[in-house]
Formats: sequence, structure tokens, C-alpha cells
Amino acid sequence: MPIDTDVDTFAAMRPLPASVTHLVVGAGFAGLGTAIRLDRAGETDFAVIEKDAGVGGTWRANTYPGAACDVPSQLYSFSFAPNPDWSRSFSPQPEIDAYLQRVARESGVLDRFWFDTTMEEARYDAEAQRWVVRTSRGEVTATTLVTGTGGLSEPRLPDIDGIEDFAGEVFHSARWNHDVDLTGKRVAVIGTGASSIQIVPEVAKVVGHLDVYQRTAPWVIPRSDRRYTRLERLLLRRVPAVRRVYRTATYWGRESYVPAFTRLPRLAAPARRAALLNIARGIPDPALRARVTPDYTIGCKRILISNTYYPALARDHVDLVTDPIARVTADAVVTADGVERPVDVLVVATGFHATEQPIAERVRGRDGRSLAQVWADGGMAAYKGTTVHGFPNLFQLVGANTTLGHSSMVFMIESQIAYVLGAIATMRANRYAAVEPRRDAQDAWNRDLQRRLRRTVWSTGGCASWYLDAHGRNTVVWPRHTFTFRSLLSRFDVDAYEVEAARTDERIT
Ligand code: N01
Repeated sequence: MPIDTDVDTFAAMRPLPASVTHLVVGAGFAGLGTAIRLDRAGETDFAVIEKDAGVGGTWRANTYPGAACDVPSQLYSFSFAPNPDWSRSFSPQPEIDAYLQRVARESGVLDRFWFDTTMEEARYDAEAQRWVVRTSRGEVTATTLVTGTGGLSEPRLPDIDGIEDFAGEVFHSARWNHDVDLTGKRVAVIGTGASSIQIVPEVAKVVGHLDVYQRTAPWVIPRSDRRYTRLERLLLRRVPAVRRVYRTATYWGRESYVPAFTRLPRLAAPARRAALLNIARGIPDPALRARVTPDYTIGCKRILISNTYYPALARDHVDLVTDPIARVTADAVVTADGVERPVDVLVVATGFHATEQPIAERVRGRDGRSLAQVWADGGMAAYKGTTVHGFPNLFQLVGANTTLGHSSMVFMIESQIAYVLGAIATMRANRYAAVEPRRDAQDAWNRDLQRRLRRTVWSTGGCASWYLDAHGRNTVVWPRHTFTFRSLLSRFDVDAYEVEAARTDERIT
């Protein structure tokens, strides 16, 4: 029976095995990619658990109007599963979701996926040299635990007085309620980040009135998006070399942005000019132009791309509100200046828990402490963004300091998957049951990262962003070229690890 990635009765009823060699958590790009690469490497004894009902991760969760990728399509696919079907240079969310569904179906790994299955706690049993993982579907033990739970999967809800008493509909951008018809309604969108600027132009088309609550203005440059011509689509489908040329050119084009973020902010001057021109083109009113013009260095927060955001703000029935929100009542948002704006539907586009990830509370290492406890003082930290001292055989995809502002996370994820496969091959070859990065290796890695980060625009640009944790440390962004990351992770450097031999024959060997 074919297994659909969505609801499938047979798949839904299968019991989770009590024991596997590799347990993968999450079925987005990271988890799916890991499953496929494990399978191709002959590591077929794995299970993937996913809290949602199908593959897709963030691209399944974010279905808000206007959702699309701000990384060019040609870079937004696995290198081992090209997509000849992109219709545009920047893909809309449904195409990315469809791509992931197709890759999942065609890869032959879905028989080892368990959907609607949440990881409740993972504890490393040092005696047994195994991870013991409690899930909503029972317990499973595994030699390795690979987490692909996403850097931006847990919505951050704003701590606004009275919001829980709001009597209308309220939902987060990543939990869009499609049952709510916005036609003719009074709608408020809180936040002006990457999600909001895609939502606002779409919602503005149908609502009666829209208030957009801006705390900090984003830098928004034009979106150089277009439909591929028929000829291009034909060539991209039929001639793999054309696809490779597009992908390679896009990759190097994106890498050329890195110095502007890391060392030479003046290289961002053309982007700044383009953003100011974008404002001038989209907004006729000088007062509104001034309010949307950021007062910090471009690049400090993620640079956003849109051709439709500013024109939407300029529409008669759309108001940009920059006075801070004081409270929410049963039917209105009240700002600090005392103005009360009635609202039927509240859209909360306030981002995600990026620096304090909920999964960190649930993963406990060899001494029983959770990642959250270990990171409480110094912030999120890993070795090569992937492994963590005190947590043997834990591999975190999209771990600390692996996120990008300029290019495709799929590239980073694939670099990490190769590293995980290298670790597994090393364990097999040497009959190791456990590998754990040495504290000195991890500390040296992070000292170097933090030293590099200090001079980047993310630290010096004069803004607050979700890249920085409560201590002001950037524990999110990779501050170098992506090819450097790939090169540094190209070989599993076992000399940076403490290793343990298998105590019984049942281990990974
Ligand atoms: O979230 P954000 P996002 N009261 O954190 C504001 C990826 N992504 O979901 O800037 C009022 O960027 C907050 O204000 P401030 C991408 O990596 C990609 O939009 O903190 N406002 C900000 O304006 C992106 O960077 C794509 O002052 C409050 C907004 O809410 C990341 O996801 C699409 C507030 C949050 O912006 C996150 O984007 C979408 C409060 N209490 C997302 N709290 C594509 O590829 C927060 N804000 C296209």
C-alpha cells in the first residue's frame, strides 16, 4: 500500500519500534534529508518522528497568505533531488511543500516515518550507551539522536497586557486560521518582520481596514521575482546542465553578499539605496516614508524583500501604527498615546523562539541536565553547530550558529547531514558506541565564532534582533561563507571527540 505523507490510516496505526539505531526528530528539510541520506548510506534502521501529520516542517506550518521563500528557488532544493518544476525565481510556499511531499514519496523512506508523534523527552543513558526517548506514541531507544526540529518552529507570542481577553479571532502567522474569513473585517497585524511583510499586501486586498503595528522598521529591498519563461522551464526540466548553471550562479551570487555582513558594511550601500528607493517608489506620503525608514545599519536585522509591502501600507484603508501597544481589550488595540483602534481579527506575526528553543528543555545529557540548563548562562553553543559536549551521539541540525541571512539553509543542512554520516561511519569502523565533542574543542570553536561575530553588522549595526539571546550573544547566525562551513564539516574530525567503545555487541557496530 502506498504511504501518503499525509493522513494514512495504516501509517497512523503502526506501532513505533522499541529500539532503532538512529532516531530522527522532525520531518522538514533536515529530518527528511537525513532519512534519505541514511537510507542511501545503508543505515536503514532508523525512525523519523514528526509532531505534525506529514512532512514539510516550516513549509507545512506556514500557510499564511503570501507565504513564499526569500531565497531563490534554484538554491532551495536538496542537491540530490533537484526540482525541475519551480515556476518562478522565488518559490511560493505551496510549491516548496509540494516539492518536499514528492521527494518524500519518491525516496522510499516513508515507511520509517511516524507522524503525529511528539518527542516529549530524550535522556541519554550512559550505562546503556543509548538515548531513551519518550514520545506521545511510547518509548523508543536509539544509539544516535538527530534533531531536525527547526530553528523557527515555536511561535513567539507577544506579552501584551489583556491579549488573552481579546474576544475576536487571534492567531500567529505560523498557525494561520484559514476558517476565518477576513473579507471586510477590521484586522490588525502585530509585527513587521519577514512573515508580516508577506501577509500585509495579501490581507490588505480583502479586509475592510488594516492596522499594521510596527515596533522597529525593517529594511525592505525590491524582490527580483519573476515567472520563468516557457523556454526556461523547458530547459530547466530537460537539460540538467542548465539547472546546474542556474544553481551555481545563484550560489556564488549569494556568497558575494557575505563580506557586507561580516567585515565591510559599506559594501551594503547599494542595498541601502535600493531599499530607500523601494520606499520612495511605494509610498508617496513623506511622513509615512519617514516612519518606515529604519534607523540602524542595513543587514543588522534580516534584510527583507518585497515589491508590494510599501504600496500596501500606502493604501487608504491601511494604517501603520508606530506608537507602542499598551494593551488589548475585548475588541480593540490600545496604544500608549491612548488611542483605541477597534479590531475583529488579530494576526500575531511576532516571530519565533530562536535562541531559547523548547526542545532544549526536553533533551537531557549524560549527567541528567537538559540542554536548556547547560546553556542557561552562556547561551546556546555547540561544536560545529551540530554536536554538544555532555550529549553523546546527539546531532542537532540547524543547531547553534548555523542560520543564514543571505543564502539557503538547505545547503547548511546538507553539510551537517554529511558530517553526521561521517560520524556514524567512524563509529562503525572503530566499534565506538559513543562520540562526544571534547569541551576544549567546543569552547575553541565558539570563542572563534564569537570573536568573528563581534565585528559583524549583527553586533555593530545598532539593532535588536532574534539572532541575539538575552545576554546579547549571537548564538544563531553563521558568520562566514557557507563553503567554509561545508569544508569544516566535510570530514568527521574524531580527534575533537571523546569516544567510548561499545560495551556489548548490540551497539551501532
Ligand atoms: O519574525 P521576526 P518573522 N509588540 O522575528 C515584532 C524566517 N522567515 O516570523 O523588530 C510589537 O522577524 C518584531 O518587532 P522588533 C526568516 O528567517 C522567512 O517575521 O523586534 N511587535 C518584528 O517586527 C525571518 O527572519 C520567510 O522590534 C512585536 C516582528 O514582530 C524569520 O523567519 C518568511 C512584539 C517579528 O519579526 C522570522 O520572521 C517568513 C511585540 N510584543 C519568515 N514582539 C521567507 O523565506 C515582536 N514584535 C520568506
